[in-house]
Amino acid sequence: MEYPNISKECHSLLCKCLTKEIFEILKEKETANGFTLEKAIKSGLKNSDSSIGVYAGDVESYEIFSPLFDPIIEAYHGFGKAEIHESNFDPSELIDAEVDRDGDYILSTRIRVGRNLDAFPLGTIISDKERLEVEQIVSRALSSFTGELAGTYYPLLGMQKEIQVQLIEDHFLFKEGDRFLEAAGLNRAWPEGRGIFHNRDKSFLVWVNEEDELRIISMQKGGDIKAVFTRLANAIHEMEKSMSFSYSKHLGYISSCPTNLGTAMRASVHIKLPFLSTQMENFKEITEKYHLQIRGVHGEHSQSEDGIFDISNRRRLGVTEVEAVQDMIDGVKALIAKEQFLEKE
Ligand code: ADP
Ligand code: CIR
Repeated sequence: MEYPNISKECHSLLCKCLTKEIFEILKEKETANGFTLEKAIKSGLKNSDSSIGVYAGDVESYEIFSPLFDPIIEAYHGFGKAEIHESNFDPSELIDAEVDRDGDYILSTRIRVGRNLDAFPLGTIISDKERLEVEQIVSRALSSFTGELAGTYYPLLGMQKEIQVQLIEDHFLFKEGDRFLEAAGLNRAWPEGRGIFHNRDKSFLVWVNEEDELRIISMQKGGDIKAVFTRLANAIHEMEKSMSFSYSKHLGYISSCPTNLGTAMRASVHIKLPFLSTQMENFKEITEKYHLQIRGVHGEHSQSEDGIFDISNRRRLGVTEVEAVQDMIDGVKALIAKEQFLEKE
């Protein structure tokens, strides 16, 4: 592979960080699973509007290709090479989690983590056979869950199209045909091995073999952030009894996209901010200050509708799970205060 032609129009972290020197150092390297630089950068080169542009193939990718991954990780998470990632899932440590007591602004709350099984490479290079093994391990483990977490696994293969479309529309299921994932090899053999588990209330869900092998999700209507976090902590604890997740002391939970390393946690609310949404400069000043990300109402790469936004923590590595959620709580409180101020004006 030759050094790619990087246009000035490309603003991804890949385009910023892949210098000719780094390219030359890494171009012949390969992990034991056969992951290469070419595979790592394919999505970002194909999609020049990427914000990040790279994916990993296994835990070893983050070591072997560290001259490229480290500056990207530092730029996204503000997390340096020598730092250690720590975990804290204790819901009692959340401060002031009731941000919308009267239920005027928050429509729903969702917290998810990404996980990958340590016995397999990541989805970018997993074989078709291994992907099915992952599906079997996860669906079997979940089938023994009881109480609030008890539910059913629904494979995507054979799912009625109307049911699939409705689950996506209702924010429960991943979309199909994402071009960033496609170029990274994450959609190979779709829809085989993909599926969704959920309990009766659809408050505990697990996505299987999408961007990560598992996305573990807790969600419900309204703004009870502590309840959502507590359910997620319990569910992960149960899952860890029958499977082992890929984890590194430095990088925390290993994910295919470097933005998800560490806690791999995205804690979000769907929040109605009709006044603030007409003042994007003020809006963004607050989201920057509290390390928040703004997404549209149908998730990443979607648009907001009716003044409703998906607001979540941006930092996932070098912060604990409690701190990641606290970023969201503090920021959402500030957003609501500003919205109320604008209402009065
Ligand atoms: P991920 O959260 O896994 O990174 P997306 O941004 O694509 O991926 O979101 C996945 C789905 O979750 C989308 O349908 C999105 O609208 C939905 N979602 C995210 N946050 C919330 C929330 N607070 N309430 C309801 N649905 C949500
Ligand atoms: C991009 O670079 O824009 C896509 N590969 C998505 C990056 C962000 N992914 C994420 O937050 N999981």
